Amino acid sequence: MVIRYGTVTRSTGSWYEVLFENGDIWSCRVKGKFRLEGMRTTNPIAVGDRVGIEEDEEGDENTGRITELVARTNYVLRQSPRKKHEVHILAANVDLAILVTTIVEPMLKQGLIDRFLLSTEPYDIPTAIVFNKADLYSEHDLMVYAALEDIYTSIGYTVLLVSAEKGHGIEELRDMIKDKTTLIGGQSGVGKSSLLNAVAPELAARVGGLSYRSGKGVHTTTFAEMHPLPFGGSLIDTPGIKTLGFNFLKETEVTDNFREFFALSQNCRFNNCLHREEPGCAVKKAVDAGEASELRYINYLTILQEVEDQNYWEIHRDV
Ligand SMILES: Nc1nc2c(ncn2[C@@H]2O[C@H](COP(=O)(O)OP(=O)(O)O)[C@@H](O)[C@H]2O)c(=O)[nH]1
Ligand SMILES: [Mg+2]
Ligand SMILES: [Zn+2]
Repeated sequence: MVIRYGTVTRSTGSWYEVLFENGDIWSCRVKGKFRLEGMRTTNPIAVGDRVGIEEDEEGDENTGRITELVARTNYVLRQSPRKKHEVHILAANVDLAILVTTIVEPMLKQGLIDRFLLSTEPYDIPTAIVFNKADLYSEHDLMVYAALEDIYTSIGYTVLLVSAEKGHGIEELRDMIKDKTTLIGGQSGVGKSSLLNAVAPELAARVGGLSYRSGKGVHTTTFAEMHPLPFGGSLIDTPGIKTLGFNFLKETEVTDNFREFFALSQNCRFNNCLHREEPGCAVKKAVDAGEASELRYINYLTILQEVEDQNYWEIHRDV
């Protein structure tokens, strides 16, 4: 019998850390089967999940069993890095997703922004792109930033230019995440930890660049972890992104989740148009006329091809 409900803040494979409203934290195991319709997942329960807990059979203090999963409002999936045909539920019940990136140090990885957006768009999770290290941008870098800002704000995403080093834009960032459950991701080295520390210095010990365990070196995040924010809301810190693959999407899901192309597709001649070389394609026409982003279109075609090349049925079979 479920005795209380809480939120999963951390998981390390077989154990789940569950936070209750009164601040209690329990270590819990999963009892029973939780499945994502038609997919093979590496984890049944994810950070951000609301779960019902039963007491441990042994009656140990602060441990319990997860026996109920409250219906998710949304979730973000990642292709499992180890098991090619499985997906990992990165986080659930997210109000906002933020991609932290930069133009320099490390150099902006072409395609990464659109891949991140493709991972949050299926559930319409509001998503922001935060460009950090503004203090390092040359005049040319600032022009690149302005072009990207234009592309993404024009299709409804929030774009912010900040510097963790100089404290620029930190107030805006704080306002953006206050009282929300925010998933934050990015390549390693973009300054994610520095930004978290600038926004909430109280979190420094937990998510700081310096490991609090060894006192030296970088504390690398290998699992998503939820941290309550001192000013309201919580942050879900996620492992550094190397690449984002989409073995869990069908072609049409790629097509439907490039939002501006989806809007334009109402005017394509064929209703199953994939916007390649089909005659009467409204997306191709808009790109050619400079009314839709060519950069987005190129990234779209690349991802579409990837998805087509992988064996979709490998993971979408009933298991
Ligand atoms: N110049 C500059 N350096 C920054 C800024 N933010 C972070 N860094 C540096 O970038 C490096 C990586 O930062 P870190 O926060 O560990 O990145 P993470 O891997 O994304 O968590 C560190 O050497 C930081 O000092 C910034 O706004 N400006
Ligand atoms: Mg970090
Ligand atoms: Zn089309």
